[in-house]
Amino acid sequence: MRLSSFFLPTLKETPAEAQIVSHRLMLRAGMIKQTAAGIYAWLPLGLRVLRRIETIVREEHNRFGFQELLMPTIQSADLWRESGRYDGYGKEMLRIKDRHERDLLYGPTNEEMITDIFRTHVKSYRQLPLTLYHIQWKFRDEIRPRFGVMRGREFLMKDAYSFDVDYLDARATYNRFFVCYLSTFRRMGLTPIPVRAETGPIGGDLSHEFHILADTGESELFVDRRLLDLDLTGRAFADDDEIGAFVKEVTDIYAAADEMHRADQCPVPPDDLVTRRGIEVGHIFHFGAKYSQPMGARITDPEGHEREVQMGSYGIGVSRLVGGIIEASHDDAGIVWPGSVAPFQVGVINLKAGDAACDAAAGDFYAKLRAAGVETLYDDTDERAGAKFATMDLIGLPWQVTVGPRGVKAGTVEVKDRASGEREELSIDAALAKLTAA
Ligand code: P5A
Repeated sequence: MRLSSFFLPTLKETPAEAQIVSHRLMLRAGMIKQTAAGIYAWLPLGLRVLRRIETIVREEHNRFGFQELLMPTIQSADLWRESGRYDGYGKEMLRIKDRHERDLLYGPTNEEMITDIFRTHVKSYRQLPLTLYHIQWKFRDEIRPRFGVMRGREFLMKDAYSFDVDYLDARATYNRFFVCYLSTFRRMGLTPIPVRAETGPIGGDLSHEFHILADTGESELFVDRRLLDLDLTGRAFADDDEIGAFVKEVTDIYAAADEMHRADQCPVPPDDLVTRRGIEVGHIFHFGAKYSQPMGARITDPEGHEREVQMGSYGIGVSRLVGGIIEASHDDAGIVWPGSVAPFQVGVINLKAGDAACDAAAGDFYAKLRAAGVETLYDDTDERAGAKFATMDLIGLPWQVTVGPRGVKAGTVEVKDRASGEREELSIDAALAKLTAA
């Protein structure tokens, strides 16, 4: 993509309304535009990151055999009356009437709708286990939307729903999500911390939140130091038993979000208890028959008896993650994208656009990266050098390549690693080899 034709409305000033660094950087980098309180348009740069996060989530879910579908954003109130949640959900639910005065709502979550799909089509244990997920916009009329996409009113969520024949199978599924989440967040360059959590309006008796540590996090976490030392990721598991043993090892260590933590009942000696702030990027629930019972989602078990299907649900804040990753990875100059979610891998800066030799060398370098399949943003504008460097640092692409008159004569370019700040003068071929291998 050539920067001269890329829609990248960066801001020079720091927006006054943004209280935390990720929100400031997203606005300054031209990633989002607020259109109403807690509602954002995703501009091309922001959308690229959102899509990359979605792709990682999708790949990790598919790896576990979880199947993607797509449910609508608008739901019928009748389904929520069946589960008994329509009145209880309160003002956070955006309620709508159609032209026939029928009650609709903009979905804040999809337990009811998926239970309805399930009960229509699945009748036997032979069709289980089944886990379905989608990546879809949600609306929650949050009292205090804030921190940009971190607490929006409209936000993108991955929500998965599992169906199992009995409690033991449902626990095995829950555990698979537990490790799926750890590897999903890890691929985004994050270090997730799972903590016991309240189940709130989703319900059930078992729930974990996944947090990334950041001073600006909305939650306070109380964590046994041993959990922070544990290698939570990068393990391979042969089967559900190994997954279960690992999840037990992790969850036996005390870690709780503020609403679950009781100082007087905490089993961890004060010296071993670490208090940190966290951003909740995922939340998993086991709630058994909470929806299948009132909504009549029943299956026949191997003995021929009818029973309510055992369910759980599992959410990831896809749009929140964009802000969360920036909170975890930035410096004074701007965003530092982990390669796996970066909007482009390489930014090529033509230091002297309009100079025939620089145009030819930079244009050729850009064409070769593209041909090798490396997503590249080519700054072919006639801005000052300082402004070009500042923009590249702000938008945080993992690699920057500067093509300038001096280097062109010598047949070299400068390659900068955005994260470490290290620069190297390389021949054009060596630079191409390095970036196409990265
Ligand atoms: C699990 C999936 C649920 O809704 N039902 C389906 C369950 N869980 S949850 O914890 O309420 O939300 C899941 C994740 O969504 C993100 N999230 C938000 N992101 C941005 N703005 C919001 N207002 C918002 N509310 C929730 C969080 O990452 C949460 O973990």
